[in-house]
Amino acid sequence: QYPEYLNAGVELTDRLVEQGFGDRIALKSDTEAISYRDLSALTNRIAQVLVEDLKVVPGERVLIRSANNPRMVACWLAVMKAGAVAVNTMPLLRAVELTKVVDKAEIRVALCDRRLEEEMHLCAAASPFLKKVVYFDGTGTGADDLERRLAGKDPAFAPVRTGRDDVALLGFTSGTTGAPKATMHFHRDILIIADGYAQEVLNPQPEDVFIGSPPLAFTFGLGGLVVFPLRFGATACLVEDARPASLLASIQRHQATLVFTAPTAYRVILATLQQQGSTDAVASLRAAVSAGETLPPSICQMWMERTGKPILDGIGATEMLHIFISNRFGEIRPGSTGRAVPGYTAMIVDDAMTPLPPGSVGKLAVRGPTGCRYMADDRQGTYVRDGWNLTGDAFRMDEDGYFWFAARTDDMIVSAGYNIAGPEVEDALLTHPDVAECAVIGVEDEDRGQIVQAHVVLKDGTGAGPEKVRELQDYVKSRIAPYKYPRSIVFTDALPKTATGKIQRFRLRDAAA
Ligand code: 3SK
Repeated sequence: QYPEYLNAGVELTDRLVEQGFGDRIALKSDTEAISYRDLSALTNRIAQVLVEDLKVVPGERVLIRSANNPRMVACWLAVMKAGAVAVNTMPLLRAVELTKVVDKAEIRVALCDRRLEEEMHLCAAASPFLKKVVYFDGTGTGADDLERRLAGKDPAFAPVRTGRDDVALLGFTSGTTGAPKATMHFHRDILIIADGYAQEVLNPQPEDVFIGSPPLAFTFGLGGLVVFPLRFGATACLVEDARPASLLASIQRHQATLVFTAPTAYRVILATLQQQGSTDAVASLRAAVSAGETLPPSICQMWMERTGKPILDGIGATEMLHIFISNRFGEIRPGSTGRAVPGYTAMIVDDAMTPLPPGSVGKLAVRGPTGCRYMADDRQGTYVRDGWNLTGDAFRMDEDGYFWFAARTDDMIVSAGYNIAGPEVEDALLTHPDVAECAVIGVEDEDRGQIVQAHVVLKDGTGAGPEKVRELQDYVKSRIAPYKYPRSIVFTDALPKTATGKIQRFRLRDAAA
């Protein structure tokens, strides 16, 4: 379906100008609005900075570090136009996490929001790979400034002739051990998620305004907030403060028509609407999309009853790039994640990969036009078996092909849509001088699906109490991305262990259930 040579950066910018969308707004935020014509020129100029000034070559990985804003999107598109591979990272990442990404992808050049300079410097000092960081803040005043470099660049650029199967994006996922895994996605994959899931399920129109909270480093956000609107000549509205109450205000201010966020945020938005005594703030929406964790049936029903708008729960994975099972308009079953997206096949299997009949709980196996390709990682063979992607989720399928989530099959903690690897939190806690041992698990939580719970043995066995809880929480927030901090800390004298001394986290999980 796609030509041999294809550049997703071109398809999401220049192609829209060719198709007559040049004057329409491609990107907007509270402070700016950029037409498709201007976006095409801006991305061409950034691509020249990459190729001419920074000597970026095709296939080279370029880091992008920013909150969700139009500049970040322009950088992402420009990296693809330059034939390079974008590595989008969350602004919340601390230097230690950032350095793991930089080193794994052997990144030499980074484009970074000036406000995130501090951790970037620490990362540059720690990594043998990172050599050049160019900052953007829109003012053009600081050192190594993107704006200043853009000044002399031509709005025209001959994009690098990438193949449809050339890698365009490295999506990072923490993995259950905390050792980051890089998933490779091709130029064609980026278009497939728009022409598949978005076209078939959401049917985007040029009048649509897409908005939401997931960071663009998370492929749920990149697809829903950037790829889908730009593929269809619609508007991508980028908001930096995407806490639920702000998101709600932004929906109204920007008259958004499609919102993407996680169940936790929908719960808070519903409570806020209740307090406001009106649903005016969501009147512009035609639909809501929920992913990142299963949408509880109560929230699904409450959303539809109170707002009168559909909410589509779906499941995706960084490995699969985007959503592969989803509910559809007019066919929503609250509590179910829906049916396989056109182009994908999903089934439930046992440990031997034998398909199980409807009603049985087993491992979710998926295949389709996108799939897992880890970069240099021996976990590839665990994720993909016999051509099927095993996502790490247990589901059951009913007679009508609807999938119903049962549990995670791995140790991943999914909290408010964020994937959190317990061992990474343990590592952070273990560097605290008072912590002798710890074990981190996910426990059920009504608001967030799961929360991170740390079981901690203190070195001298004393000092446990609310102050120590706060101290350890603040400590973790200072070491790794703050959303990973343990919301619950249990002090204990000893952790359950096997005869060989291995911590038995399952026993902590069973006790918490
Ligand atoms: O977590 C999800 O369900 C998801 C959805 C879309 C893209 C990526 C992910 C991880």
